[in-house]
Amino acid sequence: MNKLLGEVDPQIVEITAKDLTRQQDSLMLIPSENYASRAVMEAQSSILANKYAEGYPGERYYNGCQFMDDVESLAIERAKALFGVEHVNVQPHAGSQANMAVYHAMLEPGDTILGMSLDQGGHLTHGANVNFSGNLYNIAAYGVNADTERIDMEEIARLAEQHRPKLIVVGATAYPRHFDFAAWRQIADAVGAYLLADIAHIAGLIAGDVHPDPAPYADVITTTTHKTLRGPRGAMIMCRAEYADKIDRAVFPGLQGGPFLHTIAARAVAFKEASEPDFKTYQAQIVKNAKALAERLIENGFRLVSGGTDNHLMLMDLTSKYEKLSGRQAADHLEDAGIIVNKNTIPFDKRKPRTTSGIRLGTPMITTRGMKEDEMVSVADFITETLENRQKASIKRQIREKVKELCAQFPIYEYLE
Ligand code: DSN
Repeated sequence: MNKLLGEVDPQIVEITAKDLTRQQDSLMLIPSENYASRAVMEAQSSILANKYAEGYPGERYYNGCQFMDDVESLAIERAKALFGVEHVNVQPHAGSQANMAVYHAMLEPGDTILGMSLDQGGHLTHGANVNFSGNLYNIAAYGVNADTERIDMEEIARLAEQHRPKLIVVGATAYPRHFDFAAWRQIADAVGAYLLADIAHIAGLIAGDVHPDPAPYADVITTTTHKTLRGPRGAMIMCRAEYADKIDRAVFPGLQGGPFLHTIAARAVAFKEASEPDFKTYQAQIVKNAKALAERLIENGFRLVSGGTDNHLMLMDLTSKYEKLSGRQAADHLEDAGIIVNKNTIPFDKRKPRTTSGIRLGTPMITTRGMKEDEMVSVADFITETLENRQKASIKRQIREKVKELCAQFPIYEYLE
């Protein structure tokens, strides 16, 4: 019982140590990832993992839950204060389950959802035909305007009028611009639809006051907790008080059994961290860094979808510079140089999702490690140099060394070294 992990399982220690080195030595630019704090990770690996606690604070199905109630209540109260919402359910294990619970609570199978299509920037759970959402519900999809590559609210109003959805999902995984939640509310009201804001990507930006706030407008808000919000892996649902019971019942017993109290404790820690003043500074810096990175990539000759970014991410259209280079190939070349991005379709992409014509880049992780606008110029130049010299292994090796040198100036998790 009391042996250290290294004594019990050196193989797992070795693999973890290798990934620590990778995380330290690479420029991690996947916009949905982040480095959680030591405090968050400590809570996440605590003894709270040992307890079953089906139910909610004060009404559990098992005995011995008094401290589980304390943990969950703390997480709920902190989330309510952070996002200014009436009710929070902190139990969903992941973002997909959170969205599934909302649909389960608010809709019947076959009802119509208006959501952003996956290939234009939406999420699987916004109605993709390979996902439960696309199978169980009638999906009307929206995308971006072909000229501006931005969401056109007149078009959304037209689609809402045409399809009369019961629920409208506003949110995305690959959209570099702000959402005007007030305008979405007006459209939802005009057709009598519920408005769900999926803020998984931008929750940190919203808590940090650098993105418009959905709380006054949305009936329900879902988010993961590990992206810009910088908590542990997990999710939550926020809603108006009138929907509290059906949302709670949809999560448990509707979809899940026992909640993961250790990650709920870690969520509580993350919400505390997110309410500190320096979290706002961090979120503002994420956006400044994204703008600086975008600007330099454009100077270097790349086209970014919609011409830039307002948030933490950008989509690079590779076809503008290299007709034959796919997103998949570009991401692999960049990984050779220690730069981690993901391939991503661009709006109206002619390539398939496994190939793509774009890559998606974001600044949450490099901002967490302390990089600022000056470093963004180097990051953009490393990306450019790598793609220009993608067939030259020796040049990619040289860039890899430069990436390591830059990363060494911005250490992560020094206590682990
Ligand atoms: N997989 C996430 C992303 O990378 O955007 C969405 O849930």
